[in-house]
Amino acid sequence: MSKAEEIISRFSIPGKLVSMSVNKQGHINSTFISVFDDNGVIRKYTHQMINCAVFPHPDEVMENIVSVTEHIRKKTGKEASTLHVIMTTDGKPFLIDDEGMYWRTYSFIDNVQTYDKVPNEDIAYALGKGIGTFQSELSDFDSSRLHIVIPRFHDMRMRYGQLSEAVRRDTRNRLRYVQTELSYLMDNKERGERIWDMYEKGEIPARVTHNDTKINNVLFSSETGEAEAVIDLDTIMPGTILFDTGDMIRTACSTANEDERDTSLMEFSVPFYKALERGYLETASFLTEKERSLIKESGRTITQIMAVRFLTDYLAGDTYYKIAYDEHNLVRARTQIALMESMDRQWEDF
Ligand code: ADP
Ligand code: GN1
Ligand code: MG
Repeated sequence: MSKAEEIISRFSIPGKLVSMSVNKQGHINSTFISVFDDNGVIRKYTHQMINCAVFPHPDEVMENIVSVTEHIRKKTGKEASTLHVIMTTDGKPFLIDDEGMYWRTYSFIDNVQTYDKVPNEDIAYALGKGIGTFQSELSDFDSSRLHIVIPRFHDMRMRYGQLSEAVRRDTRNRLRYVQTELSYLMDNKERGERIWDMYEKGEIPARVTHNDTKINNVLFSSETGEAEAVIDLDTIMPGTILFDTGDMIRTACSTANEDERDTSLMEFSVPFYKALERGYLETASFLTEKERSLIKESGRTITQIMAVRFLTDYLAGDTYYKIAYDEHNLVRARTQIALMESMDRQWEDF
């Protein structure tokens, strides 16, 4: 029995393991898909080794996920509308292997489509609707019940602090390659801090926030094209919903992948923005006037925080995000900056 098979056998899954494959879409966890045959009934599962460098308290991550998904399931009455945590044979939501790694299992949500980039306005609209629905389903969930699994996750000041530290250390001698990007980000620092500052001062309310609403964390029904489930709930915490509007705008309105090397292909799409916003506002009925007025700015802010984080990781030697080649984080930082510049060029049009 391979190590993965041995781990999977300790979750409460009926039937026989038929096959296993790897999913490489995320930047953080290690994800495997399994197929089980239970007396002729075929079921699929997602198994993940949680990245403990990013999430030092995986037990708290799982507690958050279990309580939020139970809330959504009760409200919608639909099994596939959210992640379903499969317990271990001794009734726990995670397993610790002999090397101290944490593993979890979800039912695989099938007949869905995922995208790294929005293909058309219909999908942008569906994404907006899906995120608005997700937030509405959790609008009566008391966010103070959630563990803060990564403190100050979207605190722009803290992220700039990490960037300055990475610049100071320059451990990989890469500073010389990033002068243009660094000066752009420094010039935009103050504007980028506004939303976090308003949140910290209590000018915008704390709500349950997903914190990672990028397009490939939403599963779309292959039949209807509608958003079926919002997944990757690791970072669910109290925050402002503007972090979530921001990340959906960042990933739904861009014309190129996050790691496109040719930045001239990265533009902000106003038609996608309009479709996304329409879907979102149809379902997110709980917003205050102030929140509504900041939606557009949130897209720029979250794009900026990603640029800062990718550049920081590049300078620090790629210790956080998974990379496929040496300059991967620099390429990602550059696309984010290109997206911000494209937004600014069209700012009056959306
Ligand atoms: P990461 O934190 O590394 O981004 P995710 O939880 O987002 O990990 O999972 C990575 C990818 O695996 C997702 O983008 C999605 O394509 C797929 N995936 C994860 N969980 C499920 C699930 N329950 N059903 C179907 N696909 C899933
Ligand atoms: C990471 O896990 P994944 O790939 O969905 C990251 C997000 C970033 C995103 C950028 C816990 O998301 O914050 O926005 O990469 N997740 C964590 O693509 O840091
Ligand atoms: Mg993900």
